[in-house]
Amino acid sequence: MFARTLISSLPSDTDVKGKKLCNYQGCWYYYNNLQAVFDYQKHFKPLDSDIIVSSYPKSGTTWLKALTVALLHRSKDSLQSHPLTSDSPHGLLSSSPRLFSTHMPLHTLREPLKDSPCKIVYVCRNVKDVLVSLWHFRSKMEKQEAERSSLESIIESFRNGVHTFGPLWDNVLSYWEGSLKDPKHVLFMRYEELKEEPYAQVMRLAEFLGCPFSQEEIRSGSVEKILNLCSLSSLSNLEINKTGISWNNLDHNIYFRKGEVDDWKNHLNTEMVNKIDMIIDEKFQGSGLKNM
Ligand code: PAP
Repeated sequence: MFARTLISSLPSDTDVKGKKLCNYQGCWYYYNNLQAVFDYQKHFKPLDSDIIVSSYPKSGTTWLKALTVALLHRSKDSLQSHPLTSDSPHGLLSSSPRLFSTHMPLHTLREPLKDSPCKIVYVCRNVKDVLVSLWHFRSKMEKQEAERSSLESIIESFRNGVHTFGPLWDNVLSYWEGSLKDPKHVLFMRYEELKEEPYAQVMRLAEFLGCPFSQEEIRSGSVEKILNLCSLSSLSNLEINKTGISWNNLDHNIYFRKGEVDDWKNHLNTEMVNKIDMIIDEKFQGSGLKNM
């Protein structure tokens, strides 16, 4: 009841399809997500060992979840018994240590975590690649061809900031600034850096999570094994990801497409690029974040 009263008092708007979004603590949510945010803020009791993986959608969530699971379960050497073979990375979210995942911005996530030493890892990706990835994802979800008009709508929602878990720039900047202020508890990763130097980035992630690789593990190729297991081709070829269906009725394989840097160059025209870049320049200016 309290939640319903609160929701009705919040600023609201609609997405391109006319679905209602509400703004809570500066971020836009669909009704069911908002309910979950309230529940989280009211009831979540963190454990010191909790790990929270966070992202704006289509920024590398699946990859980061898989890498985190693989790092935490790296003693399970045999692929037959590895947790990644039994569920999509999205389903593997609570064991010991507890692993959670979210798209909400840091200030909203942080409320129940006061003084908790739990670790938050955020992955960020080039905005234009995020928008193109989202376009393909939505089209697949709606079982439609990826049409130009829907790409244009996605770009428009990005520009006006009214989209689920947006504005995108606020989402990214909340974690970027949080990682600068509190690097022990907030790690800011970039999809492009994971692609360019996966070995170094996975070492960095392991270090941050408090499970660095031993010399023996390094010598025996443990880092490479994790990278191979979590590569797009390996994950997307696992039976569970080829044929599985998630709790929200999505085919697991919808989360795997090309996984390339700068794929936007194949889809966006100059006018689209200029429109997006204008907002990026304005919103990220002075933040220290480059190549957004
Ligand atoms: P989500 O936020 O809905 O979970 P998310 O995993 O962040 O989605 O994004 C999906 C993107 O990550 C896809 O990018 P693309 O559309 O540009 O291809 C997907 O291909 C890519 N992706 C998924 N798994 C991996 C992986 N193991 N390595 C690299 N990229 C991956």
